[in-house]
Amino acid sequence: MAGTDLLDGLDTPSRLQTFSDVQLAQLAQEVRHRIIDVVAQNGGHLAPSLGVVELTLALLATFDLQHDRLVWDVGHQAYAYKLLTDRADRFHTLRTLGGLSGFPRMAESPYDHFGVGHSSTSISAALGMALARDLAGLTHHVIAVIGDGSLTGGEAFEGLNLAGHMGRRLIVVLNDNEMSISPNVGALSLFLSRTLSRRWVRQMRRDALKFLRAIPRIGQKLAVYAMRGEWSFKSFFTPGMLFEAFRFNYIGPVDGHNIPDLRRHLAAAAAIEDGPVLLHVRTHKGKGYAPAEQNPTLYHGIGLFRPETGKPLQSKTKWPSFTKVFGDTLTEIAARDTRIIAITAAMPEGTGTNTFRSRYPDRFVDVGICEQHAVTFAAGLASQGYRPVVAVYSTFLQRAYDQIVHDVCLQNLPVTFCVDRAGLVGEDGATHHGAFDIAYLRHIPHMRLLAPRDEDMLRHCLATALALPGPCALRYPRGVGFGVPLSATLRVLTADMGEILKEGDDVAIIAVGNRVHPALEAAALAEQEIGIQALVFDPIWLKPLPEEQLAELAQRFTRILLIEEGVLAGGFSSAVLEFWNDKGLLRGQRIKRMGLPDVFVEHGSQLALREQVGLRSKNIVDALKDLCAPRSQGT
Ligand SMILES: Cc1ncc(C[n+]2csc(CCOP(=O)(O)OP(=O)(O)O)c2C)c(N)n1
Repeated sequence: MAGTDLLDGLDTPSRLQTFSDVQLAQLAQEVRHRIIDVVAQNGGHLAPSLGVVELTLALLATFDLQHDRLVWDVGHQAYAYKLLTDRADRFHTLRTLGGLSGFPRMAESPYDHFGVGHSSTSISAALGMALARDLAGLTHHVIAVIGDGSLTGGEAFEGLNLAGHMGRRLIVVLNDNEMSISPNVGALSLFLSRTLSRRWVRQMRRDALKFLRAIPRIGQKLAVYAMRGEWSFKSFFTPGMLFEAFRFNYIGPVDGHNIPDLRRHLAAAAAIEDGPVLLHVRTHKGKGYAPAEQNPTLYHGIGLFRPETGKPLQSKTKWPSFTKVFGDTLTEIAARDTRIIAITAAMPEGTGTNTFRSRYPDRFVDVGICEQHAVTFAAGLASQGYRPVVAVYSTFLQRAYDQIVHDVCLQNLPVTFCVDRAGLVGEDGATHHGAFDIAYLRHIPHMRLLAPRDEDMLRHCLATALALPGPCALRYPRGVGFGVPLSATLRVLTADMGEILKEGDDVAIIAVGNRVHPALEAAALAEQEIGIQALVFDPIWLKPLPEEQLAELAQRFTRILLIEEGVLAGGFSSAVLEFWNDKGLLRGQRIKRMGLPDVFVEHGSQLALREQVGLRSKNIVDALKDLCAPRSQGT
């Protein structure tokens, strides 16, 4: 176990500029150990953060980040940065309720210059900062750090394109570890790695560097000039070709774990005054921790584990996750329907489509971190008679809103959207909660929207969606199911019909998706505690609504409780109220709505967050008591 003398003694990040390379190497060890210890206890993005420890130190030793500006792409790799920028004392609170966020956030520290969580934004944001700097007549540096996975996202290319055109001073550091969460995909990824592996290119680079270094006492300017000549020449044979076509100066590839080399090349990049520069850094994901180096996909984002062995701590429940049930069911249905194509945007494991990939590799496509492209690509397939299934997290599907409207729904194409991580996701926090999908999907013509209440219903919802002639989305939450038995056979659900799961006469509870089981639990508790008889209705269909049944409920009950794990503004309960209003069914009933408030919910465990926003069964019991209490005078 390394000591933490240097880390504990670091009063301000700018002190790193005075550190020797040897001190920085020792500090790298200390930082790694602290990251491993804290992530073992709190879970988090381990392998990405371990891979950039030296890069982070070199950046802090080269730049003055009180003035210079740094944008991390995604930000899941910024743990070392957090530790080294005035947050070491709070680092143990990482990802916990009220603690440090797992991602850079402007509100958290003056060193977090831009908030992130979704990929491929860094170049655009940094370019905006560079223009702002120039307009203000300032001279500081602006740096974006982007991974090779995030570089597959279209927005990154939009940023490169404009940066090359504008020609402003900007440093883009490409952190190339050949990995996204899984191995990186696409022609660009092949291009980055294949050209590098050609032995003669490497030999030529070594010779050229040897030659340059042998020139005695040339001044810094001349050295940079000479190196740039070498870089330009080399760039014809290396990935530099690509970036030079975007009118970037290209430097690299550089060993991302060699601090002296990194410092030298960062300083060289900083000295370039005419236009943007791309510094290509090669790193190993999970560097310095054997389990993470051996399995960077597993340790990309990991739950609790034993730091000595890397062994994940088993979760106590034996129930399968919604994700797993989805992956298995899709694979099952695809056996009889060869038109099914599974599509993921760089998340085969996260979406459960890895099961499908093993069984039907020819019908599986990982498009890279490109949600927009995934959706239009699916629309193209659907237009030719295929049944594409886009499996994607709710938060990332936000990216593809126009593609859903314009390419899929407008043409009424049968694309199925399997929207995982709908609702509160927990520790990843505000950038990752699936809060908005009901609101952003329910108003699009032709779109149908299903919300399975548990893992068994998820199976039937998927079978139903795949039997429909047009677009359909199903939303389901992060985490394990409710432990209900899985039916052996799949059924196609009756269109626009929900299910009454419990009868009662005092109050109607209309609960959506993962709030149905807590509603049933609450109804049972309320009956035991105060004798309230609550009916529980699961609409299953959020769009179109089960209108006939909802109309009956509005007529039959004077007390109604609506519950969803999604934003209240424009969500399911809004839809129901609109429907009741338009049909003239609102006649002074007492109606209460439970859902996500109009704020960005922060990070913490799912349980703690549900407690915070009041979506647990005990909150439902309280709401029932409130609804059924005699009205006070004047209300
Ligand atoms: C728009 C969007 N889609 C998906 C993700 C999920 N995600 C987080 S990190 C990551 C891989 C990033 O790869 P890379 O940029 O190479 O960084 P590395 O983890 O390899 O350091 C993905 C797909 C995301 N954050 N944003």
